[in-house]
Amino acid sequence: MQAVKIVITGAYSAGKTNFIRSISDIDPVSTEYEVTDAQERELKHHTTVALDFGKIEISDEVVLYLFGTPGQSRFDFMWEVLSEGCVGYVVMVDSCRPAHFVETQHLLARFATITDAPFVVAANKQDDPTALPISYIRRRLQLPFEIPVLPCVATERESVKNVLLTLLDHIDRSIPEEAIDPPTKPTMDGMIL
Ligand SMILES: Nc1nc2c(ncn2[C@@H]2O[C@H](COP(=O)(O)OP(=O)(O)OP(=O)(O)O)[C@@H](O)[C@H]2O)c(=O)[nH]1
Ligand SMILES: [Mg+2]
Repeated sequence: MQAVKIVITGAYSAGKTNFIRSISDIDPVSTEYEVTDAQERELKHHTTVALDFGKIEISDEVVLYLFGTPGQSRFDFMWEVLSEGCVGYVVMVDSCRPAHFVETQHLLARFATITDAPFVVAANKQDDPTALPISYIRRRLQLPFEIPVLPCVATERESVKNVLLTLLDHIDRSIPEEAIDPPTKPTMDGMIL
C-alpha cells in the first residue's frame, strides 16, 4: 500500500478541521482548544492548536494521510513540521471573509518557502449566500492561472472529494514524465474514493 501525505492548510476558521472530518475513513484526530482572543471568539469558540489527522483509502493501492494545520499564525511553526514529506497541499479560504484574504496571502507566501509541492485553493463555505465568487477570490489572491481554485463546502463529503481528486490530478500533471518511477507515482486509476 502506497501512503501519500497531503496537508490541509488555510487561515483561521477557513474550514480545515471540517474538511478532514467530512472525508476521513477513521475518526479524525483533532487538537481543538478554546479560543482565547476576543475578536477570534466572535467567529467560533474552538481552534486547532497542533494538527488534525485523517486517513482515506482511495484505491487498493493508495492511502491518503491528511494533515490539517492550525490556522492561527502563533502556531505557524507547526506548518513546517506538518509539511515535511507532503506531496501536495490544499489552501482553504473562507469565501465569506474578504478581511482574511491578506492573511491567506501571507500563508501562501510562507508555504512557498516551506515546500515546492503542488497545491490547489479551496474557496470554502460556498453554500453561504454571502460567499464571494471564485473569479474574485482568484484575483484578490493574485493566483496564477495554473493554480486550480475550486468551490468547496467542507461540510459535504462530495465537495471535499472533488478538491482532493483535483489536487491528485494537479500533482500528477506537475511530475515531469522522466522523473516518474511507476511503482511510486500516485495514480488515479481504480480509485474507490
Ligand atoms: N457554511 C459553512 N460553514 C462552514 C463550512 N466549513 C466550515 N464551516 C464553519 O466554519 C467554522 C470554522 O470551521 P473549522 O473547520 O473549525 O475551521 P478551521 O480552519 O479548522 O479553524 P482553525 O483550526 O481554528 O483555524 C465553523 O463554525 C464551521 O462550522 C462550510 O463549508 N460552509
Ligand atoms: Mg481547525
